[in-house]
Amino acid sequence: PAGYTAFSVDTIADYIADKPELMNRLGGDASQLKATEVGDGNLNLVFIVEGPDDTVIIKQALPYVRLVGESWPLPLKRSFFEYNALVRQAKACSVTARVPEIFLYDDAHALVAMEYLSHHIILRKGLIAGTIYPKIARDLGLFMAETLFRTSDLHMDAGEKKKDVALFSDNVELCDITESLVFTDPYHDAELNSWTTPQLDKLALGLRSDRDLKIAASQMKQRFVTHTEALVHGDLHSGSVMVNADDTRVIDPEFAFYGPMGFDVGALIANYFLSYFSQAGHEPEPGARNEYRAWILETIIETWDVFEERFRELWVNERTGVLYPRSIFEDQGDAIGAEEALNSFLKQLQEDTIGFAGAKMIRRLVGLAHVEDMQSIEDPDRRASCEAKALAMGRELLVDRAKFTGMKQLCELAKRIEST
Ligand code: SR1
Ligand code: MG
Repeated sequence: PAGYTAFSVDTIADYIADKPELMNRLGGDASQLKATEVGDGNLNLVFIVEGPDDTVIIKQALPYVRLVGESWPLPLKRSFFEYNALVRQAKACSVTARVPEIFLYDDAHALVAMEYLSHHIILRKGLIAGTIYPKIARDLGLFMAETLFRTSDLHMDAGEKKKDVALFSDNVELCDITESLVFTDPYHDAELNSWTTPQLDKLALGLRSDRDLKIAASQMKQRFVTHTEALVHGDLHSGSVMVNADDTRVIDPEFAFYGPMGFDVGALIANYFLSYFSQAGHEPEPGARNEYRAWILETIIETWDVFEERFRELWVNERTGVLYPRSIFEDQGDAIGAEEALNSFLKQLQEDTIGFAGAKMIRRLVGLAHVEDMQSIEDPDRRASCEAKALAMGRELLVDRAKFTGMKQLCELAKRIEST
């Protein structure tokens, strides 16, 4: 595209040298900047640029899907959506799990310059290593409740919300990726599908003749496409979270759009369950990671509990939007039906969360993009056994999403499947 160049470790320093807002931070001059490219995601370039005084991250969109190559073009405007989502998330949730500080957005070069989180690692890598993060459930439960509630019609001004829905509705190609890779491809003979061992053939091919599963996946796709509830991150897996023992940051919201709240909560929970079922592939002897398994399940339960508690508080204290107006639920100081309405809202949100979690698990096992939690298990038999259990869990979540009473019941199911 005109005006755009994809930078390399050799050219990024000259670009930065022209940007006072970055040079003032980094110190020195272009010759003193050291760049490395560390992007290991599916789509973009990520540079760490180190100067004499400080270090920054430059994330640049490529005009194609990095994972696949130039044969799959992808618009640069995803960088615009990422930047705008980061701004809104920073405003909606500034206290606990925050987004990184943004220093610069360059539309022409489709890049965002942001804070280098030198003391953090990607949550997925921490989960593979078996590291416990004591604050993560609270931080992410609050992050999701605040960002989702405060960008919804429960809170926002109706006009602002509609304008923002229109703005993000142009993130068509990234939504299309999700619509295809999450809700469609695993359930038919799609060219991009793959799984890593023939031991999974029967199960993976079986999805294509599973009537109830196809219907459930299509119903969740319908909710994804048609429910403009809140500004969702859109790709909130454990690779989109950076952590250490004290701090949690959410990164990479390039898939952001106005969609169903449960999509974010479900994505996170799906990735915890994928981690849970992958643990058998990472433990030196059977049972060595039992305590860690238990921590993952506790984390899932606590995440939902914190999310729900904060959502309930926001419902009471910040319900200023067009939905569930106080004018009809409060009569001369008496609340009539407000709590029942909230309970029913949360019940639907929980059902969505569980359904989306199921779909997100399945797509990471038999679709295009897999997860390192499973991929890094070297022994194919062990990997196949972990993946088969995760696949069984994903199916039950998707098909039976309305039957679960809560996260505890999900965790009981995970334990049952793990012990088979
Ligand atoms: C072609 S992109 C594949 C996946 O990578 C991203 O992280 C999203 O999850 C997307 O579905
Ligand atoms: Mg990403």
